[in-house]
Amino acid sequence: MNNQQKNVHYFPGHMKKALTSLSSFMKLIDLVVEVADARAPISTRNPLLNEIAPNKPRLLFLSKEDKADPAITKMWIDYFTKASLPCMSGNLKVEKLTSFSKRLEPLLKPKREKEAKLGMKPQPLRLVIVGIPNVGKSTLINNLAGRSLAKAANKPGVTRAEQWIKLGNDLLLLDTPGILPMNYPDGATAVRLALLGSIKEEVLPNDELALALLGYLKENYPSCLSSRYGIGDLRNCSDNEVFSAIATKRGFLLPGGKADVSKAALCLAKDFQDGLLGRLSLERVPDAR
Ligand SMILES: Nc1nc2c(ncn2[C@@H]2O[C@H](COP(=O)(O)OP(=O)(O)O)[C@@H](O)[C@H]2O)c(=O)[nH]1
Ligand SMILES: [Mg+2]
Repeated sequence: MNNQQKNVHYFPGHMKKALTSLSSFMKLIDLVVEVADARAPISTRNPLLNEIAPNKPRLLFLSKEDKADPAITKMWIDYFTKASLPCMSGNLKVEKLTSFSKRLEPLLKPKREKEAKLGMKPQPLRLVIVGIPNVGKSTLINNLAGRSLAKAANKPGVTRAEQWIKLGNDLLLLDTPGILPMNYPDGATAVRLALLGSIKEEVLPNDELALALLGYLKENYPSCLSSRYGIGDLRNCSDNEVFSAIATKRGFLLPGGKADVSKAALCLAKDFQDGLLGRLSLERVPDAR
């Protein structure tokens, strides 16, 4: 089955479901916090959100900055900010994200001005967190709330009114994230999503994934395998040489003593997923030209 067939099979039902469930509560929302992975901020977004929440103020949150190339993340933030999409990045695993409410201050201003004009009392800004699977929505909710609650909120079959989490005096956060379906219009995007854990592995053969990753690393991070595998400049090695070197280093040998290159390929993809190859981004800012 090729990717195109997969998409045709995969999308319509999920699209429709996402559209109806998200659209229904958008009227309650003042600002949408869209979460994407800092390592591939285009591939981990879904343009469908523009249809679900047209004209809603938005903040793009790039998660997992601790795993991404810091220089590239900075370029992405500039890129989106220049395109009039407020953007910030964060590492949700370490400590409470104190920069978040500060970043929202300017976004609160239009609401305050409108209320003043109408002679209304200031109301808190109502936020929802949305994004494709595995980008860190639940972790962000728990981080901001300062406690673990997204798990309970995700329980299926429990009907209840939506719960708002008070974040200071100015912000109310919906405790349930909005889940967007993944969007993978092409093979390269599917590879990135699989490497970032949004697409389940069985969708793509592992050796294909490892080869695509290696090709990208050769071009963009040629020395990233030197500390873990002692492989100097990737550009001087064939794919097979790289996998053989990994197999030898890790002791992946076939009966008879030959290097088990398939096992090495699997190991490379896994090491990337576990962040063991360093801080690497999978997507670069498009050329300004
Ligand atoms: N290293 C790192 N891992 C993160 C970060 N945010 C989330 N994660 C991890 O990413 C995985 C998916 O997060 P989760 O919040 O469940 O994603 P959701 O499916 O969008 O709700 C979990 O294993 C989290 O621990 C981050 O900033 N840094
Ligand atoms: Mg979740």
